[in-house]
Amino acid sequence: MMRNYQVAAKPFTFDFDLEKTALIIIDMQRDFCEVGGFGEALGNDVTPTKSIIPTVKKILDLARDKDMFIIHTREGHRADMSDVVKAKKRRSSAIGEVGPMGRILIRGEYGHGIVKELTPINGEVILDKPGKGAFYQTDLQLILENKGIESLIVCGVTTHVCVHSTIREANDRGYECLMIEDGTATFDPRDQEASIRMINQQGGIFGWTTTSDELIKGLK
Ligand code: TIU
Repeated sequence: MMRNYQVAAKPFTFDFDLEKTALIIIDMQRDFCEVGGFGEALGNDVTPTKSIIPTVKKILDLARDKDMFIIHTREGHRADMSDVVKAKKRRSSAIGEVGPMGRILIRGEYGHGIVKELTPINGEVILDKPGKGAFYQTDLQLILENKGIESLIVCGVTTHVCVHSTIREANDRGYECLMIEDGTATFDPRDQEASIRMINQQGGIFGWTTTSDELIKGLK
């Protein structure tokens, strides 16, 4: 791997080959970032998830400028809900219920869509996933292998749930992950702080973390 780029990060500098690095944006869907969606149905205030949209947009624009491989994930299910495991439905009973943005976390419904500012463009992968981790029951690993991707820059929501699950899955599969601290969000700030520490602790047990400013500096 020719590590031609460097970003100041914790626990140490993240170096990577741009051609072997993808930006993965996790679940920036209306259901998590707008009033009336799944996030709110679970009892959360969506202000923190909505507030990172401009930061994620800045990173997305830069990745597009740099011709990086870009993946957008969406958590959601088939209309007949045949792909919801019973254990998930039991503890997330809002799934499939009708809300102000359509049926919650159901593919094709308005709330399931990615927020307008971050709309994917031609050439970018949209990955629908039924679980929290982006590798579970998807073709993500096949896509990454075919594209020769070895490193992932990770943004999106929520940090402690789908972002963490995805980074943990990726780390076990040998991918080096850089999580963007202000390009991710939780509903409760205590979870954000813990999530960041849980990635970069113990010498980078799951990967690296940095800020959008440092990423932008490193990519320039
Ligand atoms: N509940 C919560 O914080 N998150 C999720 O259910 N899914 C994602 O993180 N995308």
